[in-house]
Amino acid sequence: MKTAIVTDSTAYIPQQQANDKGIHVVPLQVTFGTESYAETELDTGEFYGKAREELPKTSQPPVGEFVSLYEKLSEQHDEVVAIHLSSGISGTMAGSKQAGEMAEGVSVHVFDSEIACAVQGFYALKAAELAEQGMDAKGILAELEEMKQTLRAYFMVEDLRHLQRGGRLSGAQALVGSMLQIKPLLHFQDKLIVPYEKIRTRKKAMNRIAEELKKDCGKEPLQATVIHANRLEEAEKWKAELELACPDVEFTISHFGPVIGTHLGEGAMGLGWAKK
Ligand code: MYR
Repeated sequence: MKTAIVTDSTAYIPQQQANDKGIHVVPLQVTFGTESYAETELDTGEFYGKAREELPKTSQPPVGEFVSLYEKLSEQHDEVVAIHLSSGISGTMAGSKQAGEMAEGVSVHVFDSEIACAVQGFYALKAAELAEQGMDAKGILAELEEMKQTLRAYFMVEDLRHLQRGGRLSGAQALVGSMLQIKPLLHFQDKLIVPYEKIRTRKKAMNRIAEELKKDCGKEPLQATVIHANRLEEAEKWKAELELACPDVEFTISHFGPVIGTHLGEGAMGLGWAKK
């Protein structure tokens, strides 16, 4: 039984790493005016520069792209595990599932990460490791569900209007009136983005996230990722502080790429962690 691992571009796994691990990546799209791009074609730094001048839009991959990939994978695999960004914020997973029902000769199992970015990537990388060891889709999905119990992520944005414009902020009535002055801490609940706590400054929000990590670190081996939207220096500084507080955690730095950056805006910052 050979299992292929698929994810979408919002896991932001570097192309070389995806190739090395045998992970197949299906890109979401970003549109500026009438020009559409697979987000994997875009340089993230240039994207943020362009997005200052013109507001982009995003879309899920066409179903046909998943169908073609699944049919190609069926030549050498019996099963596929496809790991996607939260189904509450994108139709990507629904499209992948539909394609899985259409593709012949392979059994496609979709997994709702209920998150996005490098934290979604944790699942894809774990799944690839398990598939490499010969585990079947059922076993991989069970391991991913177990990982989900330990996975947490919080993030903040510079300007809430990006999330509001894209319709990806739920429970925002709690913020009305103070929308522009505060830096609410956000997280996912039931697959949707909701405010976690109202916090006034970026530094306080980062300290609050660090407090949450400290509650978990030391319990079991954890991996964590600092995620930034064109704020590399600040991310590196924060990572160094977090490493001092939680020396046993394996930290990386990752980024909010073009699709997620469209909805969060430049300057967003987050932290996610899960058991290794
Ligand atoms: C689409 O057009 O289908 C893509 C929609 C993507 C919405 C992204 C909303 C922000 C997600 C934040 C993820 C933070 C993870 C730590």
